[in-house]
Amino acid sequence: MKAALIGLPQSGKSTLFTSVTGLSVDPYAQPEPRTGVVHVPDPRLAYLTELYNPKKITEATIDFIDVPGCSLDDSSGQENWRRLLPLVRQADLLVVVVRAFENASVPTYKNRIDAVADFSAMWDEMIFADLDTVTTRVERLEKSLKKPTKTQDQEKKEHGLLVKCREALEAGLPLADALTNEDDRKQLSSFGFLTEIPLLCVVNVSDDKAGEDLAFDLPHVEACVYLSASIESEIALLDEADRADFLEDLGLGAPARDRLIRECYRACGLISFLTMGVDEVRAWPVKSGSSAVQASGKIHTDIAQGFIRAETVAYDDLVACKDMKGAKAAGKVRKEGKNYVVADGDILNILSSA
Ligand SMILES: Nc1nc2c(ncn2[C@@H]2O[C@H](COP(=O)(O)OP(=O)(O)OP(=O)(O)O)[C@@H](O)[C@H]2O)c(=O)[nH]1
Ligand SMILES: [Mg+2]
Repeated sequence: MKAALIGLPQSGKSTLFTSVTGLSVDPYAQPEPRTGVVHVPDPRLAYLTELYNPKKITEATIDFIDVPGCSLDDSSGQENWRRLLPLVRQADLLVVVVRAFENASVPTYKNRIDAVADFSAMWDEMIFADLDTVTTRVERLEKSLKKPTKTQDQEKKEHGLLVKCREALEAGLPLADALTNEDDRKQLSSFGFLTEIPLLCVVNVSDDKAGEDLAFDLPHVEACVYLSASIESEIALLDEADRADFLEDLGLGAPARDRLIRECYRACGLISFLTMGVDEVRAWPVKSGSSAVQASGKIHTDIAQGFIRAETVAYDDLVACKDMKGAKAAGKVRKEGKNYVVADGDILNILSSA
């Protein structure tokens, strides 16, 4: 899963990247996109680790991409944004970082500190980018449809769909709303439309507002997270032992980092199923609504092909019964078939002929 941090220049994307990945960013380096792997915190793994003392503990991960900000106000900025678009289109989640922090030494965009206006500017840019793609393709199809070709029926269908997309975008609506049919989505998936990708907003607030919920009204976002990227990055670079004191000094209960990562995971429609044993305790990301056989395919395609059944217990049931022996005795371990819809926190043991 890839989450791209995007936003206007100097909104705090690289600082946030440091907060989530723990990787420091050289402010003098060339502004190029960078990727860092983030482990998704899952307190359930700690309990399973106590039970099994496994050789290995594997958390689910998200790749975060720090995308340099582009001024959308001048031609070189626009050109940079277009250059970065293919990378952004590949993301499974877009995290728009907007500035709400005061810092006299950091120049403001358009002489303002206005998170809602900045978010709206980014949103417009996403709509324009998709509209540009759609218009170019519609024009090409209209030319091609003038001559009879073997693929004419296919092209007509695509043209009809794209005209519908154009209307939605011109009305400022995301393609996530316009493309409701799964087959239509699949047909257009190679375009990588930005407004189809789930969207999250991080409002980067001043240090003295960290921990407050500012309740901005932002449309089209799955969630809005308020945090101070500079505080979070300091926490990330501190030794574990010093973190608690630092948080207490600031009057903060917990860093916002873990919450942000969990929101990212959720916004992508991901849940975790768990596997456990003496070799490894592991959290596996799957799309919510996945069947047991799809989940087993995450472990290995051979396991999915030879799928016989899944032995399943919900994490909470396991904890209530203390361990697997207790869960079995209490009748909490179920035998589920291929089509069983996996729930978050299901502990799965897949029986397969592979
Ligand atoms: N006071 C304060 N300053 C911040 C905060 N976040 C970032 N800054 C400062 O703002 C400047 C820009 O931060 P970056 O993280 O580099 O911003 P960016 O969005 O990556 O910038 P570009 O990649 O150039 O678009 C740096 O000097 C940061 O130290 C914050 O939460 N509070
Ligand atoms: Mg940056």
